[in-house]
Amino acid sequence: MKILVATGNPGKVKEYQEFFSELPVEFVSLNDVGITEECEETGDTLKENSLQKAQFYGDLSGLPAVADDAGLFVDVLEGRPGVYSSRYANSDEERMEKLLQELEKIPYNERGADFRLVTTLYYPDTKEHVSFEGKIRGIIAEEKKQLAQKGFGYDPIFYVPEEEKTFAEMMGEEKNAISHRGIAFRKLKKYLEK
Ligand code: ITT
Repeated sequence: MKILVATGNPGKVKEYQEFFSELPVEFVSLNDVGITEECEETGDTLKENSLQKAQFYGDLSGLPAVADDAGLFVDVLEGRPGVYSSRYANSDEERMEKLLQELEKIPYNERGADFRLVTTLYYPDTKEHVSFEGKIRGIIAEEKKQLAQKGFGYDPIFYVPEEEKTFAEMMGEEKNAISHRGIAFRKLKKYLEK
């Protein structure tokens, strides 16, 4: 089976290819199928946005398509930046700085947050779709902590108390074992194995 990874982000395509490498599924990118159109993200939830992307690119290509949407939901900010996590500021660095500033006066025990991810698989022929969610609880660190070159996005400020590390201090497999993405991807893997 061929599945289109409905994202313009080449890193994500590689992530799907690696995570599901034991399955008889070939993951292809928008580039591979010659699609250059961009999809809007207008949903109010991660699930709506992931479905919107999977549906748009699935219908355009005629291939089953998978898309995901992630967000950081900070308790004291009433769930912000949430679905707007990638649009919260212009770069990873600016997004982290902005969040650290918003939480400047907030003590450690009130800095709790959820990292969530929803991945949706959409079949253009039947219009059916399935979604899987992963969630991990953590704390927004007071400053960035990162091992050289590790992590992306909000990783350097997402601290996991049980591990006594930020996401950016973990090895890839260590992060995958507990992360929002790892949890959602394992659910999708179980489904694809059936
Ligand atoms: P698409 O191209 O697929 O639309 P996106 O840029 O909208 O992806 P995501 O929904 O995957 O991004 O993620 C939303 C934001 O959360 C974005 O700023 C990411 O960098 C960040 N993020 C997602 N997963 C993360 C992780 O595991 N660690 C740190 N940051 C993460």
